[in-house]
Amino acid sequence: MSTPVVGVIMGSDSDWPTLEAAGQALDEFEVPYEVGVYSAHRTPQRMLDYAREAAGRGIRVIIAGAGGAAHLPGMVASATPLPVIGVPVPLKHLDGLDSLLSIVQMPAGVPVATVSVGGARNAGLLAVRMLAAADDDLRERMTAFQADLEQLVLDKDAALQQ
Ligand code: RP5
Repeated sequence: MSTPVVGVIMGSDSDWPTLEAAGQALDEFEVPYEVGVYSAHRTPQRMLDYAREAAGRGIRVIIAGAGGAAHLPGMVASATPLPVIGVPVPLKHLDGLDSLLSIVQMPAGVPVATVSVGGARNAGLLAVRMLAAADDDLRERMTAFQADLEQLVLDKDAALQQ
């Protein structure tokens, strides 16, 4: 197994059905990642320890998903120099708007790259792009992925014309 370079963390194991799509995107690009539950409210010290130690262990990007009063991405960003991508997890009430607003409106100086509500796949793809900025091979594969995406749309359009 290669050393993980992306951390996919979440506030509860109940977030995993949403966060799983980030892992799938990373799998498609063969980017090694680790997964863990770190609650900002239930395990604050464990969360801070993770954030402070991640860079030293070789993690390069953190994807953090949480729902409701979703403080995990912002608190992790406050304790690591690594880029943090926040995934608002939709819960039963409020359709994830509470999660989105809890993550997106960070104070100046502590950025979190927030994706759409439930947008874990894009979080995974954004992590790949961040890593690809300093990795020619990964950048080539991202370019090929984008070409495939374009071809998919062209094929669908062609099918409509028949
Ligand atoms: C948040 O509370 C978690 O990120 C999760 O989205 C939500 C509910 O957690 P559980 O009660 O399902 O453990 O901190």
